[in-house]
Amino acid sequence: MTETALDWDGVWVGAHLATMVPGEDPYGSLGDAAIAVRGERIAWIGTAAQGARLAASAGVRVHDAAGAWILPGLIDCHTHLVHGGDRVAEFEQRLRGASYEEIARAGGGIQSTVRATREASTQELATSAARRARRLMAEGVTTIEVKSGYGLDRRTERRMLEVARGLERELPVSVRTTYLGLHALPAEYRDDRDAYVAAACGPWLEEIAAAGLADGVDAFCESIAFTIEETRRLFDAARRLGLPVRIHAGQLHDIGAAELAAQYGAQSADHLEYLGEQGARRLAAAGTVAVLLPCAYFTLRQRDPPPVAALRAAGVPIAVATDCNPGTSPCTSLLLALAMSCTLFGLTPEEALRGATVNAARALGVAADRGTLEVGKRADFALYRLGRPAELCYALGANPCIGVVHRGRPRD
Ligand code: DI6
Ligand code: FE
Repeated sequence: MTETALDWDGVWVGAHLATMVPGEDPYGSLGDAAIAVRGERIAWIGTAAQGARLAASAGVRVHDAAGAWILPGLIDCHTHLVHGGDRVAEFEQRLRGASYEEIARAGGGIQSTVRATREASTQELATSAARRARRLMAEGVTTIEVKSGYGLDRRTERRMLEVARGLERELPVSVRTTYLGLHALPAEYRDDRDAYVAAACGPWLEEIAAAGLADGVDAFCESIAFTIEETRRLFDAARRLGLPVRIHAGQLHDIGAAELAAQYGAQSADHLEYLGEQGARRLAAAGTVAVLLPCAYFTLRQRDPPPVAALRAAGVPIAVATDCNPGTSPCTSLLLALAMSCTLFGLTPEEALRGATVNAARALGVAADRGTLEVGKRADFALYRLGRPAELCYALGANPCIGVVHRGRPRD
C-alpha cells in the first residue's frame, strides 16, 4: 500500500490511542500510535514510527503527544446547560430536612429556575452557559447536548435554544439542541394542562422547528410531570416534523415511559432508575440508548440504581452524562459522572467511557461522524496524561486532559 502524508494538516505521534472501536482490545487500544488529520477529519491512523516518517517526508506539522493517551472527544449527551439563577438556597433547605417534592409544591424547584430564566437577559444566559460549557470542555468534551425546558413559554423556550446554538459560534465545541417543552407545567397554566400541552406541542414546537433551532425533542414523562398520553402528543408532533425524540424516563417511578420511548424509536431514554425487564427488552429491540445520570441520583440521594445487569443482559447500549442542571445535578464534570457511574451503578470503566464516546454519539444521532477514532470521522479528540484509560473513571476531581483537538484544530 502506498501512503502519502502530502495532504495531512498535522499528525500527533508518540501517543496511545483508545479508539473506542468495539473489538477485541479493551478500549480499542493501539500503543505507540499516531493519528493524522486533514481538514476536519481523521486522515490516517498508524504506528508512531510510520507517522513520523511519513510526516517528515512531506513536511507535515508533527505534534509530540509525549506518551499521552488520545481518546475520541468526550460527548455529554444530556445537559440543561442554559438556565438562569441557581438553587443553592434549596440545597441548604434540603439539608435541613425539606424534600425535593415539598420545595416544588411551595413554588420552588423547577418553577424557581423558570422564573430566573425568564428574567435573565439573553446575554446573561449566554455568559453563564458558556462558563459551564468551558468547564466541560476543559476535560476533553467536544460535543454537548443542551435542552430548553426552563422557559416554558414560547419566547423563552426559543431564546434558550438560540443561546445554546450561540455557544457553538462562541466556543470550539459542537452543540446538539433539544426542545424540552414538556418539562414542567408552568404556574400560569396550572388550571389548564391541556392548553399548555396543546401550545407546547403545537405552535411553539412548529416555530422552533421552522427556525431550525432543535435537533430533537424531549419530555419529562413522570408522575410529577407529564403523562404517557401527553408525551405521546409531543412525540406525534415531532414525528410529523421529522424530529427525533428522547425522554426522561423512570427517574422516580416506572410509568411505562421506556416502553413508550421504544414505540417511537427514541434515540435515548434517560435516568431509568425505575425500569422493568420488559422495558429493557423493548429499548434493546428499538436500538434506544439508555443514558444514565449518576450525578442526579447522587444529589437526590436515591437508593435504587438503574438495573444495569438487565440493561446488559438485554443488550441496551449504555451512555453516561452529567444532566447538568441547577436542581438535581449541579455538575459540570463529565469525568465525575463517569466515576460515579462506576462506583454507584457498577459500570466497568470501559463501559463508562463507551458511554461518553461511542454510545453518547449514538444517543445524539451523530455516531456516523463522532464517538470513535476512525479514518473519515471528525477529528475531535482529547489528549490525557494517564497510565491507562480506566484512570479517567478512577481519579475524583483530577483533570488529566492536556490538549483537545476539535474539528481538526488544536484548541488553545
Ligand atoms: N429531571 C431532572 O433531574 C431535572 N429535570 C428532569 O426532568 C430536574 C430539574 C430541576 O429540578 O430543575
Ligand atoms: Fe435532565
